[in-house]
Amino acid sequence: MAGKFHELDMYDLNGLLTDEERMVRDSVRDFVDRDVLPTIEAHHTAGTFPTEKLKTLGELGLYGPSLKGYGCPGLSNVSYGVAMMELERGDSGFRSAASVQGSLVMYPIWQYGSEEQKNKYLPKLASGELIGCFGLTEPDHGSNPGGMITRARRTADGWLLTGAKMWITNSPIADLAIVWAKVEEDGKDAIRGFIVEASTPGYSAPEIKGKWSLRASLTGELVFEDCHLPADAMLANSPANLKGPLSCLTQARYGIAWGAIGAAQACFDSAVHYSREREQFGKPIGAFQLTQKKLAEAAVEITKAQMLAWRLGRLKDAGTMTPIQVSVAKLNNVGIACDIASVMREIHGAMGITDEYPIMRHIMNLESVKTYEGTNDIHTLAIGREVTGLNAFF
Ligand code: TGC
Ligand code: FAD
Repeated sequence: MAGKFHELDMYDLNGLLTDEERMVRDSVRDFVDRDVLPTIEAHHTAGTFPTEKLKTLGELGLYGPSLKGYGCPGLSNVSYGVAMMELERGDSGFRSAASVQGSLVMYPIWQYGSEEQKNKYLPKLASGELIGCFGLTEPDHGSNPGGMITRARRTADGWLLTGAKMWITNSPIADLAIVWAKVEEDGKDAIRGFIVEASTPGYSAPEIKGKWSLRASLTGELVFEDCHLPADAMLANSPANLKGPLSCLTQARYGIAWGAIGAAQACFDSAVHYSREREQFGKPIGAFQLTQKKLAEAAVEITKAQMLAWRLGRLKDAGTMTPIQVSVAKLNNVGIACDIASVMREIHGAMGITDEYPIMRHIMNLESVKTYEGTNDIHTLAIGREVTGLNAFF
């Protein structure tokens, strides 16, 4: 079994945090140790999410932590980041739940909603009284959401929504969905966001079963069979193109860049403990140079990832962070987390494949984290486009 968590902090990240940020980190760390880790392997095995904890995440201020007003916590973006890092040390499913609610459901309402929409939904989403989901991906349009076919047509008194979304985190339990759909404006297709309540006739959200990744997270479809929406269902001020959903992804990807460090830290910490205790050839395996090389390389990568995330957070707090900077951090930090998880598994030998250690769970989860919110390929191409000025997406 893994021992008590010891954070790797070679470059004194702790010293770069404010008192508020340390307090947030410590409270989420306690929550994870007390309320997540004792039962997460059982949930992962069963393919369930402890939905009773969704309210607790709200009480801890983990939904939209850096949003201000409307019952939102109004913390710094580094507070948001360290909270996601600690949550994902527990499990990517918990971090996903917070990412989706805060960055993909609350943020678009906060950024693009009318005053009525903000007042109606944000306080209840912040507290966890309402749970939301975010529908962008479709069965035939994942990396290329601009090709979406879900459509909202104007009617005499509102909108008629038809189409389907796929791979939607928390859709089976959501009270409402932020749905991105094509609408015709001035004879051309635009993309707009809609708030769709789950009680709308024609709306359904079947669960997707059989995932071998993010098993402790609910994922489903969203199906809209002629859903009649009220005239005020559209996000009042959302841009008319992909910028609307992509700006939400920027918020969530930022949190994932931090979260991945937590998953890497969990695997690293377990391997350090194990390498001290496990003896072969008459000494601890941690005393062999090859084991130390694996641990040293992981320590260097975690340290670099921490500095990248911290700097990104300070840029976000200053209001100057760019989407490309987020792509750099998401690509790097998720990439190193995947590599570290795999090498730390090696250090555990056969024991590493069991549920006595968190490693296989993190390895499996990170496959989704590498895929959602823009695959590694998509972020690589975005960075490539930035540095060359040439588009290699199509
Ligand atoms: P492109 O021409 O690049 O951009 C269209 C407009 O959007 C603006 N923009 C952004 N704005 C904010 N943040 C970003 N990251 C932005 N990227 C682009 C851009 O400036 C432009 O605006 P304007 O006003 O200048 O015209 O669009 P494109 O069609 O070339 O597409 C670019 C591409 C391929 C990078 C984009 O489509 C993409 O990111 N694809 C990946 C799709 C994706 O990430 N889907 C995620 C679905 S949600 C999810 O996975 C949730 S998992 C949650 C969990 O459980 O944690
Ligand atoms: P595809 O786009 O079909 O890509 C397949 C492969 O082709 C990938 O390796 C990709 O990198 C590569 N590829 C694609 N285009 C190019 C190119 N131009 N050049 C080179 N390679 C390319 N979506 C939501 O909207 N909301 C959610 O809440 C949500 N939650 C999710 C939860 C989980 C557990 C998972 C696994 C996914 C979730 N997603 C969600 C969907 C996720 O965002 C998509 O899976 C992701 O964007 C990739 O789309 P795709 O799976 O269709 O892969």
